[in-house]
Amino acid sequence: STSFGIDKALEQLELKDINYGTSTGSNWMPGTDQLSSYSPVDGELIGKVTTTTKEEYEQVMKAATDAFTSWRVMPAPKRGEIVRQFGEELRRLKEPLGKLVSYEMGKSYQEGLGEVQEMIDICDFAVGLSRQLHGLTMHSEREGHRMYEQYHPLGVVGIISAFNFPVAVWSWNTALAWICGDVTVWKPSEKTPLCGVACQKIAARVFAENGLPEGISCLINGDYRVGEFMTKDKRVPLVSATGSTRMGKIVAATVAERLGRSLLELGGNNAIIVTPDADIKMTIIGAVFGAVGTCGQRCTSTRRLIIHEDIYDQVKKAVVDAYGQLRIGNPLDQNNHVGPLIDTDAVAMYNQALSKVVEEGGKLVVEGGVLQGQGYESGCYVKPAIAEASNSFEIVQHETFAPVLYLIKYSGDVTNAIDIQNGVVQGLSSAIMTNNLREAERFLSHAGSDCGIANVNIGTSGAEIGGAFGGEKETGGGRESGSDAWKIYMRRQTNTINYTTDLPLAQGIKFDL
Ligand code: UN1
Repeated sequence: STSFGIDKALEQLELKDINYGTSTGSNWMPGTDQLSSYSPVDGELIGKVTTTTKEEYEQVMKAATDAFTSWRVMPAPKRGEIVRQFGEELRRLKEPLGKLVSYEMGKSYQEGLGEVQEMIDICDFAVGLSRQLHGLTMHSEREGHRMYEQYHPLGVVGIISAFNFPVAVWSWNTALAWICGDVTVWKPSEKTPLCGVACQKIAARVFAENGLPEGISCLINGDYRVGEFMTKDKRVPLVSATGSTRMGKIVAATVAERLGRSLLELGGNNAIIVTPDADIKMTIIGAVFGAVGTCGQRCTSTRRLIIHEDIYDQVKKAVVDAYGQLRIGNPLDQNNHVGPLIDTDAVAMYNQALSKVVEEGGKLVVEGGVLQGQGYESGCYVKPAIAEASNSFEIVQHETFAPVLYLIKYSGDVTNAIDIQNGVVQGLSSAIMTNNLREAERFLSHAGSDCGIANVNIGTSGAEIGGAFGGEKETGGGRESGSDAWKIYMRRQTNTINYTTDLPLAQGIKFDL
């Protein structure tokens, strides 16, 4: 496609004539088996990458473990300087990379740019953090002793990421892992492999320009079988995986079997509670962007609106009216709000969800449907839909990665709404729209939202990188990006030093020779 400057973007990202996929840095392995990437925007083939064989994976691990021995002893602030340069490259390439994200994944160009901005932000965060990998100092119970803790690099970090944030999730992991002294091996989603190649090229160039060894940033490609190379590999002490709960359970069990660490970022079933004290205008913007942004394919997408009965009809009408304004089409065209779903399998799941909700007794108040005709040739464009439903429906309990929003009515006190909000197996993001301090504080209290993210007068999606990102229950419990999420990328060591000529034992134990 020559439209919207895609060809130029591919050229700027050095993605012309791609036929390779496994990389230890600047070194790309020829490979044979190919994986094709078709754009959901127009159905065109964007490029091909090769899938990683076991032999190639062994070469990657050799490069990665070798690189770790020198990278881990480089002072952390010097590693921060490398990440700073990487962030500069992302600033320079923000537009082409944002375009590629939009074209290969299907989210709007604005959201593609936003995703690259998240990468830049986490780099800035990591640069500062490279001087703040603090441990604590404790007072020893023994005289003439000093006790403290330090954080050391962990080793090879395996990253398995999903199609919906095809570049940002990698960077949340790598920016932190790199300043922590770890090396990374990334398996991007097989649905967005060129985003993986583009990022790897940018990182590899920065490492090479600084005379650093191959292997600090590696790329492998393929489906779950390639991911399994890492989950089963003792040489990978941490596997960070983003995707479905089904996938996460398998990753968790496999990594736990060898007592490795996993960082899981799985499904959400995010709700906004709308109380009688809500600002309706803000609610509508937050809810509609949350439900239709990225075509409903964010982990943080708004799936449920839990609305008080007194304002139910008013809110319903306002949301339905807003859906009437939505323009669906090529996401690179900035006049459109909603792009395509990732592929036709996703369209099938969307259709199933709509039939299921009706079957269970729900009522569609905004009908869905697959769009056909000019501009919709890829078969991936659907109409965002809204259904009135009950929280107990099986389909409402399930995360459907598509723009289907459920309206649920509550009555009485806000605690009833909180019970509904918490009454799902997932626990990622949650929000309340209210100007009532009591309701807001109750929602944030020990007995409030059970999610990893709880917002007041903000929607469920669009978390900033400065906070720890992740959720509870079947969302997997992992935390990425800000706050002290870096700690999982390091190993903690407690050190006690005796500077006396005696050897007093701890716990007051007497042991005389
Ligand atoms: C995801 O959907 O996997 O809060 C991550 C947000 C983004 C991240 C979403 N910062 O919507």
